[in-house]
Amino acid sequence: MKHLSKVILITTVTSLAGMTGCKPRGAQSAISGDAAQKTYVAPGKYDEFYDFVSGGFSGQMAVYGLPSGRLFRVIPVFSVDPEKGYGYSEETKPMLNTSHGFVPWGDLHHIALSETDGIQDGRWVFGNENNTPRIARVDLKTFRTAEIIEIPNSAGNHSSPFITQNSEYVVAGTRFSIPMDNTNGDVPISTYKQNFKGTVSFIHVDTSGRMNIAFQILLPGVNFDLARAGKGKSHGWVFFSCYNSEKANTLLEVNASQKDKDFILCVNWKKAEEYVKAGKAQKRVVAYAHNIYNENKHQATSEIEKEVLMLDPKDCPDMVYFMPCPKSPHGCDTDPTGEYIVGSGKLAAVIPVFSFTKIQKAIADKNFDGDYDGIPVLKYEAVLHGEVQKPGLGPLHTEFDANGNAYTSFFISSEIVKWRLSDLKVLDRVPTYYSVGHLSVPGGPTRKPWGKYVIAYNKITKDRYLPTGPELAQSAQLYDISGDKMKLILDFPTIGEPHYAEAIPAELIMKNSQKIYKIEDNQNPWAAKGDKYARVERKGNEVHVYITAIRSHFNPDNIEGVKLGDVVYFHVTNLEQDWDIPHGFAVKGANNSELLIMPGETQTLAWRPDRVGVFPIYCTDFCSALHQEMSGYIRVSPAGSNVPITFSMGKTEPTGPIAENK
Ligand code: RUQ
Ligand code: CUA
Repeated sequence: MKHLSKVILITTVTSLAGMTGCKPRGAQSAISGDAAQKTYVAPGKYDEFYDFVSGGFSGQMAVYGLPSGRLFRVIPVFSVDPEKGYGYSEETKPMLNTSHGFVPWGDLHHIALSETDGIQDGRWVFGNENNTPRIARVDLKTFRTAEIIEIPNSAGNHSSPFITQNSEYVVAGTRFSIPMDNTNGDVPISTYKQNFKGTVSFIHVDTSGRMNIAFQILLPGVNFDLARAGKGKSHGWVFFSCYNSEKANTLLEVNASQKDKDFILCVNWKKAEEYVKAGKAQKRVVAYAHNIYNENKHQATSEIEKEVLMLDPKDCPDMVYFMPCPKSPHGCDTDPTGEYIVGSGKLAAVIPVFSFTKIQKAIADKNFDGDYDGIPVLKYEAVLHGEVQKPGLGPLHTEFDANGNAYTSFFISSEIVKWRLSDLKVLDRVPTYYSVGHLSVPGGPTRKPWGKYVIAYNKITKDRYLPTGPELAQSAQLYDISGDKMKLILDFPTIGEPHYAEAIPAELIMKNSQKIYKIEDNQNPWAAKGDKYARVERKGNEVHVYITAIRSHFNPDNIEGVKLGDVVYFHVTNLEQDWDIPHGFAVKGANNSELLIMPGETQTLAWRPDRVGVFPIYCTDFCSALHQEMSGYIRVSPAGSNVPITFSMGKTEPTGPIAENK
């Protein structure tokens, strides 16, 4: 029976696909005939890959399945998320603290999955924040943001958080050069050339995932754009593309596009580590937030750190080099062997491919073309493996498969071009709909690409979806790359503006996925780890309500004695120990969001009642047949009233402390 229905289904799908093939030539004709089977994941079946996609100006990260393109989860990272209470609960607010105070929004561009020996290992995923420079680490056991660190001496943290092959470091290059944080920043903007500097930062990641800023490197006032770590033979190096070597501070579209070549910065970070050890780094007084979510306390803390180590290339020979790269390079990608570095000049007519071996030789031979602000510039011809000729218009980013092929996105000519690393021959090209930015191959930036697909993350969708007013759907497109020719097999909408994404085999993550928080491990100081701890306490004008939640009631659910002017803290502990049974919590009129509390977790909502009355509370997540009954009331009396604090559950008359309720 099962088999039969499958056959019928496939037949239907095939004839449908066949019908599309008969349509007149146009956007649709690029879809391959067997697209539907290739992306079809039957109900109840799992996808083969998780795809972690940046949410761009949504500040979040989204998780899709591939090949289906189904959205599983939006992970709140740099923006508040009322759906999950992230940034609204007292426990999560510190995650969004910065040296500028609480920042409720961020702009997340790039994803970096942790690696061991250059292979994705499924422990963490990192994301950058472009506006108020930060890097976040998401724990892939829980799919929750575990840590956020702010980057000082930076503005527009764009070339970030690219990762080294054993997750030793995630990097951060400043997009905007600025007067350094420890200087008097109050200078005329027209003194850009004298007063503005750039930095790149190396953020160390320890074995538990903990980040700390190991060192920064002081650099000329250019704009750093993207980066990739070396791997294999080039392990120990990181390459950062930069534009605006003109050092323009106005009308960059013209003034930063003057020179024929800008640069890729080559950083020997092992050398930099030696200089730090040898005491060559200067301590700079700065202020940046470091926020950590403690999984046992279910609570984040935010600390302001005060110091950073700065290396100046003047004192550190052989640490950094500039490599000329045609016309405002954007992407700067290293191939799986670590031998080739691909620079993508947004305005360039060719794609230059550099050779790590030749870079080493040019350095040894001092084959320089002078210097830029004291940093040696390697001779273009000496480090070049070759140029891909006539690839397309507006190359942006390149990813790789395991067979020596590269895939480059072209924004202006709106296509993906496949070419071969060894002889730089163009092998295939397919249109994207439209204006592709990043693209990604599962495992594409690592030593071990999993291949199978290339996904285009497009900037414009125009006519691809049903219109939704002035703003149309954001979109990704999935191409099958298992054959010689790339084949478009699926469009799927995404949240925010997708920038970069990384996909990883599902089996590397799903086996570690956490199901619950153990109630006995709950160290939240506000936890009520059983009904006997449910209570209400007044401390001055603070009222602390320790509530337990279990299907299908809150304890207590009748609360009195709150007065106008009080701040009420609802500390809600979800006593469930079953997978997928969160409870929600909301109170009428709160200038806040709901709480969504996972099994075994405690979360706190602060509420400042603004009027006298009785206010319902209820569970927001449909948790059982009697979910609608999971509710209660809290009474607010006038400021001077003498209504005593009382609380109860299951009683018609409010009384004192409640006995254990079983
Ligand atoms: S960017 S579209 Cu923000 Cu990574 Cu290249
Ligand atoms: Cu708990 Cu609905």
